[in-house]
Amino acid sequence: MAQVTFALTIRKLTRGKVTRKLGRELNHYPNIISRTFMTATRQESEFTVAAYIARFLRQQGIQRFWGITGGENVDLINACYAEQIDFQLVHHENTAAFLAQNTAFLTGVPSVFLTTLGPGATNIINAVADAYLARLPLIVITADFEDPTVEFATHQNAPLLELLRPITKWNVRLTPANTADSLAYAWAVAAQGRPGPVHLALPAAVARQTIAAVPLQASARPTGIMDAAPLPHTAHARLTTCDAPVVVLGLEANHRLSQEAIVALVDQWGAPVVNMPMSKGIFPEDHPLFAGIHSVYGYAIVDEFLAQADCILAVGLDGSDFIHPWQTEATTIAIHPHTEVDSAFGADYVLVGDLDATVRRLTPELTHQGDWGPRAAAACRAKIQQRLAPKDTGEATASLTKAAVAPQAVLATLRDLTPPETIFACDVGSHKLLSCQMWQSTQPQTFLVSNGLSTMGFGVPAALAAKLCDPERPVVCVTGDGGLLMYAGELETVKRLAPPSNAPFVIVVFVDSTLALIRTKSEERGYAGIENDFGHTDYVKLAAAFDLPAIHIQSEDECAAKLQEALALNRPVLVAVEIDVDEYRHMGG
Ligand SMILES: Cc1ncc(C[n+]2csc(CCOP(=O)(O)OP(=O)(O)O)c2C)c(N)n1
Ligand SMILES: [Mg+2]
Repeated sequence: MAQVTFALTIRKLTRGKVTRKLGRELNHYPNIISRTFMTATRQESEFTVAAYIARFLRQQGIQRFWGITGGENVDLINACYAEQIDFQLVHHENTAAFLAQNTAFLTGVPSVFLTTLGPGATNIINAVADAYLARLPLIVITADFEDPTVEFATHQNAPLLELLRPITKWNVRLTPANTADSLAYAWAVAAQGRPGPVHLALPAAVARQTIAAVPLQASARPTGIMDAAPLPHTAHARLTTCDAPVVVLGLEANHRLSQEAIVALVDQWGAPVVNMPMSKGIFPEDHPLFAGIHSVYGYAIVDEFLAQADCILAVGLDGSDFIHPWQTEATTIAIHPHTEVDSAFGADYVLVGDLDATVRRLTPELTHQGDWGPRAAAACRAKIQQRLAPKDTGEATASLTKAAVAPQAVLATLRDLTPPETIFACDVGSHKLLSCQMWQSTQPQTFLVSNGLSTMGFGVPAALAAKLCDPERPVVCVTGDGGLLMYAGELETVKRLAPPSNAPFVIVVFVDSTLALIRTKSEERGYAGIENDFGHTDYVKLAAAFDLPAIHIQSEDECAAKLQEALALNRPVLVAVEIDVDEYRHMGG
């Protein structure tokens, strides 16, 4: 078997916009290109395309992937079994993608999910768009029709490449001839530069054809080999002469910035810190210089706080970190790990380089800015705490019965009862905007949230992904009732796939029988009559249908004991807490 060197050139791969962008990045990262593309070798041999892909996935360290079967993807699933890669069935394709996406978030390397063609593939738009905005490396494998059938087929034929192109970094329909190069390239594109999803469309007929090669030993792990960015002297002057510096951390800091490096910089500079929802925990939220979370409940207070700054150091901040556009008069110096910077986020200086190395290089150059930092951070935290404190007006809203438990009390009790390494996953709604601000995260990658797209249905699979990654970590999921009911069938997935563990796995549903976030917004606009409320559901019976234990909490008095009981089970349990929806009012401003 002849060994042939696998040396792709960028010119060979020039395919439109995404490749142009990648080309720019690769020019910028000559070391990465040589590591990723040049180390691969291949030998001539006969594999089916499906077997080739399975072997390739195995070589990238993939141990499991998720999806829903279809007549057109069973060859690949079977080939993966032969490579000891576990296929895990879910009930909605978005769930498969959320599982993969959160695995990528927790591990920092690409993760895989699979669908059939047609409706299986059109079902995944939400989760793929979410991964795109969360900048997470995801390998999306759909089935498809092959050329030229794709031009004429009508049954279950949807234009998958076109549908997924705007929400993926790159996509391609596989053939025996392009599979080897496409896989290696897809892996690199997903992980390098600004990470994101890539889409491989695998026609069933192609999966069964043969390919004359053995899979490559390419690896696209983010290498972090960029140097520290140089600092223009004008930016240096600003950093050292300002009076009110602030550090803002964004989602790109995940896996690229160590907690130790950013804490050292912040201590040296005396600058207060704002975390974004997806960077929670990178800077510990029990530090005296922690000010608050941007773009969630209490946002007006955090905006006011940022308005006092005269210099902002934005580390790994991304446009999709914000709900509202960035508005600041302060000189903003961004440290960014790649050249793709959104217009949503304007900076006076953008230093492109390795985040950790740049932060470490800057640290000794900064001088301490007196007591501004601890004072300003404490004042901001105090205002947020006051804004979010339970109001307990005792009044029932027009259509809802006065419920017993303030959502803040549930979160505070849960936090008290769980250790710092607990992974917290939330869904989307009022409970998310509160959880992001209230849940104290002190360790990186311990808070799972959909922020860029903010899609419902994210929370439960995120929690399951955390359990699958590390069964012995405590995991807590907080979801709205609207979000839980949207994907209620996934409770069966949780029951079936949750690994045995000696640590808690608690799913808490905030029962308010309404889409609380939209209800509050509708009321604020004077549209109280809009239908946001739905029927009260018996979650204990729902859990029983899936053979899951369940606990019902109706009053604050029983909250601590019952949550403790749920945590002590060390297996998946559904806790339904009757929430006082009125508490969410006035949290925003
Ligand atoms: C898939 C999806 N559909 C619609 C929305 C719009 N939306 C945002 S929050 C929300 C309400 C969520 O209700 P629930 O899950 O009960 O959480 P709560 O706000 O009550 O805490 C809706 C409908 C969305 N973000 N995602
Ligand atoms: Mg609700």
